[in-house]
Amino acid sequence: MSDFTKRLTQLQQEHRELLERKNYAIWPGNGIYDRYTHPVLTAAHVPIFWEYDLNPETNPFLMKRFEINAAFNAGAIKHNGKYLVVARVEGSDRKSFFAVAESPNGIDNFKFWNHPIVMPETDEPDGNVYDMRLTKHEDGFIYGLFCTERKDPKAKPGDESSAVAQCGIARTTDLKTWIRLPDLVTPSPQQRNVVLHPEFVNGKYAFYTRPQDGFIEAGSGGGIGFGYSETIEKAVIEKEFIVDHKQYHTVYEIKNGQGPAPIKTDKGWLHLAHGVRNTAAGLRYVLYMFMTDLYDPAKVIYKPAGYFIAPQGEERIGDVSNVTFSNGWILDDDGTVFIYYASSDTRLHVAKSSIEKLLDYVLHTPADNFRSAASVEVLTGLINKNLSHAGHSVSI
Ligand code: M1P
Repeated sequence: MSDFTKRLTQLQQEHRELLERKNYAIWPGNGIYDRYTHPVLTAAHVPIFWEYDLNPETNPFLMKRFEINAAFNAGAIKHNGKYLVVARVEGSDRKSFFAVAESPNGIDNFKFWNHPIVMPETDEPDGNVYDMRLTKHEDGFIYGLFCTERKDPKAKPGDESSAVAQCGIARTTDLKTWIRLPDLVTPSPQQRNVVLHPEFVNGKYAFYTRPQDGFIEAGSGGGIGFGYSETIEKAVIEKEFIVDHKQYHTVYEIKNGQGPAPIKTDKGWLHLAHGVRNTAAGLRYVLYMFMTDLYDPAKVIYKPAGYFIAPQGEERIGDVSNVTFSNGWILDDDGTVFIYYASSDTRLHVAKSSIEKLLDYVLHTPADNFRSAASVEVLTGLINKNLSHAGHSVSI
C-alpha cells in the first residue's frame, strides 16, 4: 500500500472517529447549565476534501493545500428538525468565512455541509467576514447579520492593520442560497456585534448595535445600542441609544456586545452578551445575561451580577486566549436551550440549559451593586439564611 493510501486511510478513520465521538454532560455543574466533555466543532472537523487535494497525480505527498486554522463563533438555528450552526471558519491565511455544520441532537455528531456558504458581496468587497447572528424574523426570512471588515482607507502609509468594521446583512430561507442586502448604515464610525431583533418593534426593524469609535476600541460607543430602521432592504438607523452600558469595575468594563438574538419568554426577552475587561494579561472576554421588557426590548429589567460563562481549563487557551464568545443559541420545542459558545477564538462548545433554569438564573441572581461592601452584604445574607436553616432541612 502506498504512503498516500496509508495516510489517507488513517486520516479518514480519525476524522470519522472525531465526528462520531459522543459528548457527555459534566456533572455536577453549577445548576444553571451543563458544560460538555468535548468541543462540538474544531478545525479538525472540516471535511478532509476541504484541506487536501485527494488526487495522487496532483498531490503525491498528500499535502494540505488549504489549511483550516479554527472553527468558532457560530450562529445557530433549528431548521427542518436539524440543529444547525453557522460557524466562523478561519483558514491559515487568516480569512474567515461561513460554513454550516449540522447535528441530529445539538450536542454531538456535528458534520459540515460539503460546501461553505458562498456569501455574495456588495459593490465594496469584504476583506474579512465573521460572527454571524441568525434571526428568524417575523417577516418570514432568516437573516444573517455579520461583521464585514475592510482596510481603513484613511490608514496612514505603512499602517497595514487599521480596518473599518461594519454590519453586513444577508437573508435566506434554506441557509444555502443567500441574498446580500446593503450594509447597515448607522451614525457610528464603526459597528460590530449587530443583531436583528426577531419581531417588528413599533412597526420597524429593530437592531441591537455596538457602536465603536475605532476597530478595537468601543471608545465613546458606550455599550450595547439599539436602533430602528423602516426597511431592511436598505437599512438605516438614524439614531442609536445605549440599552446596556459598559461600566466601571464590572466584567463589561471595556466593551460589551449582544450575543445571539434574544429569546422571548412570558417574563421578558432573555439576552446573552459578552463583556470585556482589561487585565495585566490582556483582554478577558466572558458571557453574561440580562432580560429586557417584553413590550420594550430596549429596557433592561433584570441583570445578574458577574459572568454567566467564563473560560475554563483548555477553553482559556487558543489563538486569542482568555476568551468566551457566543453568537448562537437554540431554543428547542421542549424548552431546552443549547448555548453555543466559542473559546479563545479557536473552537466551539455547547452548554445545555432550559428556559426554566435561565429564567430562574436571571430573575433570582443578585444584581451587581458595584462595591465590595455591597457584595459582602449580599453574601452575608445568603450565608445567614443557610445557617439558620430558614425553611429547609439540608445539612450544612
Ligand atoms: O477576539 C475576541 C473577539 O473580538 C471581537 O469581539 P469585540 O468586537 O467585542 O471585541 C470579535 O472579533 C470576535 O470575533 C472575537 O471573538
